[in-house]
Amino acid sequence: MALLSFERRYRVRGGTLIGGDLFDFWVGPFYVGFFGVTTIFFSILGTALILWGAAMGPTFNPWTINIQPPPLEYGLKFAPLREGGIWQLVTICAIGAFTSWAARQAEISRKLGMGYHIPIAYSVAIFAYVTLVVVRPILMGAWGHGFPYGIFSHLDWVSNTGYQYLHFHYNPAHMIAVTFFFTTTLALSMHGSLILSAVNPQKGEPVKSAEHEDGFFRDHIGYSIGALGIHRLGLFLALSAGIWSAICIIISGPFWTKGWPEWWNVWLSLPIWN
Ligand code: UQ1
Repeated sequence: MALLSFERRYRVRGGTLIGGDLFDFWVGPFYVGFFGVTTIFFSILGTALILWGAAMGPTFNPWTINIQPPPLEYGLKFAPLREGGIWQLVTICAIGAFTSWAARQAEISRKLGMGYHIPIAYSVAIFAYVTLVVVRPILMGAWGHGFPYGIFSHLDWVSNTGYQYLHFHYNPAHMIAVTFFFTTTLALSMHGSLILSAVNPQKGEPVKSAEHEDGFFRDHIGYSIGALGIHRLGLFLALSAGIWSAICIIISGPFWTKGWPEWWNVWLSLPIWN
């Protein structure tokens, strides 16, 4: 079925979470909805605030524009616009835009009679961002612990935060998160290559199907997780990467202030050595 004729069949009223029929319409290929409007609102306002902040700063070089959070002295108060207040407003706009986008995904899922897997997956990415700029700064008592909005500046923040704990690679949650990120790329590359190999047979051969895909992995490693299973595995791996990233940064500061290499000395104090 052609995409547009399929869409026409499913372009039905209802499924909205808020606003009833008010924004229940499409503009070209795009569903609008209440949350489409709020996404546009927060995105435009947030981008304008970044440009305004950039105009106050020393450069319009896209690599070095830097919107900084307030100095630590402001604690959890609102700061003047030029001293981190813009960062605070941009953060509100970002969270407004991201959560609006998730809610729009949920409304479209409802219209199509689908599960909520997509907004749930996207919410884990939002959760990882919110832990960095809201939850951890609140636990540490100052918005100044959030990361700055800039390409180079946020890289510097990551590097400085890492060195503050001597060696972030010794953070056990960091180890688990990195392992999930790499395993996600392994699973997606295995899946992508398996599907492409099945639909690109040798000249003159018919396109191959699920039996061949299962057959490859059964012959190769004695096990196939299956067509549905690989997608469940992929979702689990990717969400775990985001969740362990959030745990990794939340424990650094609020729950552990020494160098991460030292954390492993817990090994020496196990009662089995007595
Ligand atoms: C797999 O077993 C499978 O089932 C047929 C797929 O579905 C199309 C896959 O994409 C992959 C990658 C596998 C192999 C994965 C494991 C964990 C054995």
